[in-house]
Amino acid sequence: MAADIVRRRLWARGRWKVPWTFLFLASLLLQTSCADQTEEYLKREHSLTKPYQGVGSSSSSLWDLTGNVLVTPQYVRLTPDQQSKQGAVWNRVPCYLRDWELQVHFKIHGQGKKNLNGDGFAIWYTKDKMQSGPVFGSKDNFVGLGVFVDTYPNEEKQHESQKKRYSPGMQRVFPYISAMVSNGSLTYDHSRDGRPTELGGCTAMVRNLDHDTFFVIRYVKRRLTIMIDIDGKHEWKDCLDVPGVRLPRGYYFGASAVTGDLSDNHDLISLKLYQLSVTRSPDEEAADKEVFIPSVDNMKLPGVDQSSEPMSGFALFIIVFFSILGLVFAAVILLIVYNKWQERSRKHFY
Ligand SMILES: *[C@@H]1O[C@H](CO)[C@@H](O)[C@H](O)[C@H]1NC(C)=O
Ligand SMILES: [Ca+2]
Repeated sequence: MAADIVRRRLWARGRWKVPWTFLFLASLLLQTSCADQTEEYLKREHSLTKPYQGVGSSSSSLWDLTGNVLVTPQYVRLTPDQQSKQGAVWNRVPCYLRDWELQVHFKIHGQGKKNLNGDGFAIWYTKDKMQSGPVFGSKDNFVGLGVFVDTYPNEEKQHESQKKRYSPGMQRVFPYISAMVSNGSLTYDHSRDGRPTELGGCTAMVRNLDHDTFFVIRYVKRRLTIMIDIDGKHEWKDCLDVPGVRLPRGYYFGASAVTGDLSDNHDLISLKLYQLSVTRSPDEEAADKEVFIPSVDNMKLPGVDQSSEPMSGFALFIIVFFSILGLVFAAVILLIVYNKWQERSRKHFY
């Protein structure tokens, strides 16, 4: 049992191989004497794991349910593969950890063929909970963090129907995972799949797979990282990495999903929250003041200001080329004028 936990934690940490392997070896020495050490990092009060005993039904449950959620011994189904369903689970206990990692084990599957399925699900760390709405089944203008696994490309479909084309590099391939941080002032634009407000994201082909699929949200020293493990290789791949993300403590973890005309089964197998022990230098400690409003330092939202895109190499070349041409032209004119003037003054002289 303990060995199993250790193994899971090891691959869970796969990406930080160098430091973590060291720590792991060191902790292994300690663990021979007290085998359950790693356990303490898993925060049971913020985790949702099999067999989901009493979830939603008992008053002692740590998780509340809304909408069409179905709890079975194997999974928590946020929505079934049927039209116009929505469901959510919310942790009853606010989370006061500073540094954490949430591992999400999920499964999205349904009858719909490629791009005839929807809409996806969201993982939340927000001030409010249990409020249904239009953002993957949860309320808009939320306060906190939302991570979206969007399985239907609304914007692309709209472009297609209007026979418009994307400029190269603008197209996102779906399913797409993205993150958004809001202080309540931002609206999630469903018709654009949240493009105007996303902090970043990645493509993740997660539907109808036989193997297990995971992603992990890490929040350490204000750095928000998302990694995915969806190829069945037990390897984390980078998805998103944003520094300077300020999230208050005491918010709630939750998950929600929605189906519309198109549908999917959105299943959660587990949510595992780990407390991360991170040392801070006195400087870092001083800089890391408690915050009360979510924000992102130097946030430039990709969809909001597209006029100030960096200049392309060709545009720069044209500008430089014509500037030089202009200078040469001006020099030639000056030379001609100067010659004429000299000629004339010579004539005067004689
Ligand atoms: C909330 O966010 C918006 C946009 O990001 C910003 O303009 C506004 O100043 C923020 N409000 C507070 C109270 O921080
Ligand atoms: Ca969408």
